[in-house]
Amino acid sequence: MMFLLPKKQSGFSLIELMISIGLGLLLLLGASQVYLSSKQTYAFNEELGWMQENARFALDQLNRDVRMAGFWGCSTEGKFVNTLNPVGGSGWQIDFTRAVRGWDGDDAGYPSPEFPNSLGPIVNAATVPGSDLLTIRRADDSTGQFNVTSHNTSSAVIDVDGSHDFAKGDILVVTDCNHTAVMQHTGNGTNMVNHNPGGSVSPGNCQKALGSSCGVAPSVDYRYSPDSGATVMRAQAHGYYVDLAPNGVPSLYRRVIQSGSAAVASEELVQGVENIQFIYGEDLNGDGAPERYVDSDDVTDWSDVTVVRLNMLVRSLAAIASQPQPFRFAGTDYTPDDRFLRQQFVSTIKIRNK
Ligand SMILES: [Ca+2]
Ligand SMILES: [Ca+2]
Repeated sequence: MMFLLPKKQSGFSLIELMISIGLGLLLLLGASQVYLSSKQTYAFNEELGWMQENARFALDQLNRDVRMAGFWGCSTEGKFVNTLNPVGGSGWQIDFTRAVRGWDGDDAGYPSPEFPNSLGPIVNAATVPGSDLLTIRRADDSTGQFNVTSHNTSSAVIDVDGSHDFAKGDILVVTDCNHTAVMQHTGNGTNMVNHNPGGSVSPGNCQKALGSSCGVAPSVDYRYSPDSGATVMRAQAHGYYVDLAPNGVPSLYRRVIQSGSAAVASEELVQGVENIQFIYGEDLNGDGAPERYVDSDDVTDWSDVTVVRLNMLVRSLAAIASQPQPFRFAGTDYTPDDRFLRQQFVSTIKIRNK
């Protein structure tokens, strides 16, 4: 009788070992590829989310501000008067008779260095046009609105019905919806507003008479009556533009009038905004709807602008794409020479008071 003896264990042969190592490596390669690709997808989605969130914030700010451009507390402000002395430069921050005014980033008249001019070219195939500048002026009803209780025109004192926090030198607006005047507060009282010339404020009032603007002869007085429902608020001017933030990321900035003078300072609103192109809708027949959309250079009368249309280009924080990502902006296709992601956002905003 024959017995089959169990085969003696002799380990793996060299070929078996090589095959199993090869299979192991293959599995490892597959797993790492899955890991890398999901990591890249995650980074990609994270950047896209960041861009969309920032774009939404920027559009919210711009929409609200443009909609309220030229708001002076009434549906119609009547005669509009500005008694502020001129300031240097373009004077955009006290140009209160214009609700909006824009400058083209490629325009020789762009108020540089008041505003840093457009960013350098970011593409090699074609150059994106210089980013535009939009300025807006309006009453700021969020920081206090007071009713006029009496107005002494000879002493240039307007008494109001509450204790305000207007600082000496603040730019204010007083309106009764028939007559609107922007002037500088020259006093210190908390229940009154002074609109004298002098008073060691800058730029100061050219006259105390609120009936006519500076340089418009004859100088006419105007008295705000408490019966007319006249109110006093701060006047505000904003200038929107694009500049590089200290960390090198292009950002949307805003210039704002500071308390106590007509001086302006910049605030960074949101990062990732690389370029904005503004187009203006002009209403030529007075029905509120624009007949034509033009660049700032071609606007014939800024008081006819009833709609602002914007194209905003938003860029990712990191250059995460594996190759240059073509993008479309303001009607043109571009291929960049970097690996950032870019997305265009468009908005059309009706100016409420127009
Ligand atoms: Ca432009
Ligand atoms: Ca029209």
